[in-house]
Amino acid sequence: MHIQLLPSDVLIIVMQHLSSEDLAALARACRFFHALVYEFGWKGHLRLNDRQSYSLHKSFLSWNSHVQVRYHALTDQHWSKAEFVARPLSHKWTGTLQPLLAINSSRLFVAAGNTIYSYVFSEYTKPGYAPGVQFESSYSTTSHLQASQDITSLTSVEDGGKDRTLFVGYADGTLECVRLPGCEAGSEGSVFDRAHRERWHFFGSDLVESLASAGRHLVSLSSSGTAVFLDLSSPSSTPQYISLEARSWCTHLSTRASTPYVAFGTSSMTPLAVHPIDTSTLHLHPSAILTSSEPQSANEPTWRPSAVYGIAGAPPGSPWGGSDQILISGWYDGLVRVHDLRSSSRTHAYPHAGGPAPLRPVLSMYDPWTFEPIYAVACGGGSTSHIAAGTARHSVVALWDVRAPDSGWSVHAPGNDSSPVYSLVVDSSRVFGATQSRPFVLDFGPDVGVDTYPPLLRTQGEGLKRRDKSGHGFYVTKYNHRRP
Ligand SMILES: *[C@@H]1O[C@H](CO)[C@@H](O)[C@H](O)[C@H]1NC(C)=O
Ligand SMILES: CC(=O)N[C@H]1CO[C@H](CO)[C@@H](O)[C@@H]1O
Repeated sequence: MHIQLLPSDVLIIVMQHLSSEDLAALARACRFFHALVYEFGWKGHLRLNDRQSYSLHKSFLSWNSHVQVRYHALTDQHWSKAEFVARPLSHKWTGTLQPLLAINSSRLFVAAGNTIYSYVFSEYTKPGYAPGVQFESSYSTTSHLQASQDITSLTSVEDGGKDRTLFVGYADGTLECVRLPGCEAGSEGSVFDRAHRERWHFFGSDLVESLASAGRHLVSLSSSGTAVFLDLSSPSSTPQYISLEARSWCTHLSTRASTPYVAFGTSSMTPLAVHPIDTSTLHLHPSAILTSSEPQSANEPTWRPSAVYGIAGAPPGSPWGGSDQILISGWYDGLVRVHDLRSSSRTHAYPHAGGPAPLRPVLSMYDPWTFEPIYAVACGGGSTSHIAAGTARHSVVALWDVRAPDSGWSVHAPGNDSSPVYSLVVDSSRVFGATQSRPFVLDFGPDVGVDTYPPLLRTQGEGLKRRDKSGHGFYVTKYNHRRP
């Protein structure tokens, strides 16, 4: 029987299992298949190979399915060959800062010291060309510099599509909701108007270490372990406090799950714990304790306290099926661990009686050349299967494809500062990061041009190495690593 005699709906189902290269080849076979691929093939492929991207979100909405699949295929190729353009997003800051990044589908925000810089993703692009990232404005949160008023945590929150609202935590324990005013010319560096900010003092003088938001919920965490859970949709709802009684570092909020939860990273005997949220109530007691031991280790580990500095979830489209039961964490011992909350691999060497049996990681990764603490983790990138880790020294970002976790590669960010990578955002074709000296981007997209990123008027004295082949980025050192 000739294949064209099969009913179209059967062919459409078969096409869903083809790679983008196979679909392209099929479309060249004859008019019939060309029409079928362009009408159904690309669309079906996209449905099963969803890509999450903040900076390209609006562009994807306006590109047809074929253009999107093509962009993803080229981007994936660049990821698999570790080909990218590395660029600072701004000049070097004076002094050394501990910057933070936040993103939504209109803007990237960089907070450093007392200043919030906003970069906007351009709205109109040619189909298949990634939108540029333009510097929009910067705002100070105080009129005089004071370390106690440094920004120590940052997150963007849902604001009805305006994408201008941030929660900001400070070293002096203040939590603030700020709304970027409309961009007036010459507003650069101006102090935020009172009308655009609302404050809370939940933590006394305890530094606000971490913020996480999802939907209309927000978790804030202070350095000595007070967590406050807020429902932003009802301003009258009372904030809920829980106390972790440990030096605390990071938090992650998932509201997609059938049982929503908050994960906390601390320095303690149980450095990574998951607390369930039940009918909008955050529970004091954890429903899961996530440990550092490998599942295959024959002997139970001797229990050593450790610390978790970064937590991320797996985006939709990841090889785990985008399940919200997957948690990725960056640890003090230099390992990145992946836990699956559905796993049954548990350890019974639990130091305190009564809690849930601790879960072992399903995967762990490290750069065997450096066992520096991991300061930040993020997940996404090519094939939505990459994990990026910001390490504590030499501005190194380590990357792994979770489908081949034994071999990865690392790159020194442009400028090669002797700094941690404090914050990371992994978009589909872009990795945004920040060191003590500057924000930067690694762009794996097919079309980085001269005006994709803000111009750098001078590059002398910035510690930047010569331009790369493309002329749009800078030379950076990268190296492969394979687990012995
Ligand atoms: C960056 O620093 C590392 C050592 O910390 C060095 O091996 C590498 O050559 C440097 N790369 C550049 C581009 O300066
Ligand atoms: C419109 C939109 O996508 N806004 C997003 C901005 O980013 C935050 C989190 O980073 C999201 O919660 C918002 O949905």
